[in-house]
Amino acid sequence: MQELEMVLRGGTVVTASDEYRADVGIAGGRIVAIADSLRGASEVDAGGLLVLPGGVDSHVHVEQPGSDGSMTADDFETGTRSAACGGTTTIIPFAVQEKGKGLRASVDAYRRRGEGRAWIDFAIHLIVSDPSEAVVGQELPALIRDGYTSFKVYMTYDDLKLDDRQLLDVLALARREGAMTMVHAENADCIAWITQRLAAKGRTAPRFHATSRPMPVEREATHRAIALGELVDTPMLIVHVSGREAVEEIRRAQARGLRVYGETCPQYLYLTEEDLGAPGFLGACCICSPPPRDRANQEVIWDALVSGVFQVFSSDHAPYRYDDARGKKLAGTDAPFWRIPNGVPGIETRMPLLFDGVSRGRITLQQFVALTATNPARIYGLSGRKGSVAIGADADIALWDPSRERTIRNADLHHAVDYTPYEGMVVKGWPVHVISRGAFVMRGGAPVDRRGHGRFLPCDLPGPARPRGQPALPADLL
Ligand code: DUC
Ligand code: ZN
Ligand code: ZN
Repeated sequence: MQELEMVLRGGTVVTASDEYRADVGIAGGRIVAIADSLRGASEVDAGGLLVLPGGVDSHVHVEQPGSDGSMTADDFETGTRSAACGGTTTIIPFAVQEKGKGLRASVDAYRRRGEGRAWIDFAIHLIVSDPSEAVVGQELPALIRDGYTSFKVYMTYDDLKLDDRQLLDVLALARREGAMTMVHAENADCIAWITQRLAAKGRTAPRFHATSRPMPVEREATHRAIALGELVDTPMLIVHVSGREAVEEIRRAQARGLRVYGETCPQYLYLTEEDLGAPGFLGACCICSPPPRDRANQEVIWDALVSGVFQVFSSDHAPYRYDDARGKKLAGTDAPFWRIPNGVPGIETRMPLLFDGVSRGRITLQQFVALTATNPARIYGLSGRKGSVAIGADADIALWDPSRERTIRNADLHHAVDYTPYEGMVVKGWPVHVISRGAFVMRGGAPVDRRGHGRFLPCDLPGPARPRGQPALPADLL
């Protein structure tokens, strides 16, 4: 029997399908034994704790510059430190293609920024903003072969958006190569049209961000993206879904047998558009896209987590400091809403905020594990290594105290942002120790400096990205 370097003793192991009492044995950074009464060189008392797979946060923005001069406050170091302190042991941020340029140089530079600095392991998604013939024909296929097997496409934002023809080019490529496509679904022209009218009436304060992106804007784009995917028989994942109408589109697609997956985020469970109306310029802190909706829509999002419409619960961590000329105050405190960088921080609070739903009986422990770890690992080609407490998997584990009540305070978080939208909220359940490939990254609530421990993860071609084999077009056109 292999000598165990570390044993987690007496905890309750939770997977996406089970929960049971067992010790977990770790050697060489992997889980090598799950059994009763294991002994090892070091032993961690997990009595009374849940042994959860470390979270996989598959939608985060770190070290990402914007074309407007904005810059995310978190880099690979602070972002992964904060993630680790909230129970997450893998992140998937984005390397962005600038329009008119290729992708390879941006991807290589981005990966180098993570290597040597990240505390926990990371994969990389691509953001495709200019699917030229060279990008679609050569660069992307080569990048996919190198382990960058997922990309995000935008239907809004001038510097990123693709038209329908370009979306089809990317979706057809994803089908040919077996990659996963993530879609930001909002109708750019509708937003521009509404924004122009709001501007003409002087309605430019942060709260009008929500007015400029009402639910039909998201619903229409969701419907269109799904139809384009159906045309070319390509699975896709609709990211950051905010409410009923988009949920209905996804549910209908799933009921028709299409491989359409859904993701939501904490902001759609806990914030409403009223938060954008905070006094003065403070509403800027809660500007994100799509915007938070209302209480009824929060309920719809909870129900869709329970019923399985959503497979992924990510943070969409987009960390802009409030008091910062590269953050929310990029264009000053009188800035119209369309000049305020979009996004909220949430990499550390993602898992505790959803776990509170377990504590309140809204979702099961198994659903929690599936949504925060197992499903994102599977959907992005990391199964077997990440997202489950299983023999042979990396020893990425969050030892979780389900009874610990904690008030969320920005002062206690480990990101580089000067606020959290969840200030003062009380949640039940928080990680006590977090382990990445057998090494503590958080111990007893305190970060353990692991700069450079995190490795780049090349992703496999994801099983869920496989086409159904029923395109609405003759296959020789694809
Ligand atoms: N919307 C995005 O699409 N990305 C970052 C944050 C946001 O609000
Ligand atoms: Zn987005
Ligand atoms: Zn995002």
